[in-house]
Amino acid sequence: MSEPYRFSFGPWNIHGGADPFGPATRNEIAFAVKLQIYRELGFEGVQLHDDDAVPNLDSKSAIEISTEARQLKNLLADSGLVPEFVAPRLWEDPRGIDGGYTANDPECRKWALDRSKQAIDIANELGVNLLVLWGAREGTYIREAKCARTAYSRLLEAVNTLLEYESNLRIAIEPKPNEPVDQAYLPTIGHALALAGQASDPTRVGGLIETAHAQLTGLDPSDEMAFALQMDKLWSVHLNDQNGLKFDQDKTFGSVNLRAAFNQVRVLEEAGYARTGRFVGLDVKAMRTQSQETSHLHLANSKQVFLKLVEKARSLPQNAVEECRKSHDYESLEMIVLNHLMSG
Ligand code: XLS
Ligand code: MG
Repeated sequence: MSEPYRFSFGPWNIHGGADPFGPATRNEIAFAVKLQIYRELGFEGVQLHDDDAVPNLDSKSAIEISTEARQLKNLLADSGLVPEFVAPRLWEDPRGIDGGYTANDPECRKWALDRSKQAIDIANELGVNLLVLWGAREGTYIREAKCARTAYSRLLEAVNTLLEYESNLRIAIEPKPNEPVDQAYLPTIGHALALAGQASDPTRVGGLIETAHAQLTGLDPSDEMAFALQMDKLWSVHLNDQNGLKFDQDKTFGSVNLRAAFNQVRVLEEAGYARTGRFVGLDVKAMRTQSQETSHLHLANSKQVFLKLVEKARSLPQNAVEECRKSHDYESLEMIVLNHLMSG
């Protein structure tokens, strides 16, 4: 029996179109309106940064934060939505200028842990036990800026501190090799899961793989996903696409390399990802040129591409594939796949 997939995205995936070279081209859409869009587009899961859940966190007391988080929980439930994860947004605060957990300044490291604990408190109020850690500035612009060995120890200590803070917590590390820093300390899922293996409770640390992040390392996202799936460590995905080694583009899933997209879906299908109930997150951005009215098409399109590729994965002529594998006739296999993708 084939299971239906559950889809999610973050409120940042509907945005005004600002980029490093120019201001917004569209009006910011209110959070409540975004929630309606989730339902209209058939998305169920809401991915949240701590300050997506409770805006202007720093100016609020612990009681205000927990009250607002509880209100959000009710709002999501009333809208037929569920929170998927919370992620501490450490990279926009001045104290995170040089990374959080790996900052050289002990005051900044302490702030990063406190802020992450606050994110866990918010997750608890929302009734979700998954914390996503995307390193962002946990890396350097130049190699001599930090002791990399120490930085790895500090990342491990941070993970352990957060595991200890909340005994139900699961942490999914989202690797990315660069941007905003020149080199990040957890560039691939291999790095992330090696660190997970060293954690005080390795069963509670896994990964989230983003297509574009894997492509920026020069690796194939479907193999990265297969690696994590084999260990039952793929706890969420951020599907999107990327045109070569440049800035992180977050393009519509499948829009650059349909075959690579097919292989990601195929790997998820073959591993029974839908059966786990975990979400298919679409970390995609609308082009800056889109109008207000059409600024959510990238989400609808990404989901449509995914579902079409699920059909393609399910209807791949498996016997023919096996025959080619047996005789290592990969030229014929190539054509079976291409014909399959081009048909219908
Ligand atoms: C980066 C992500 C980031 C995390 C959550 O690619 O979109 O925001 O997923 O912190
Ligand atoms: Mg992402």
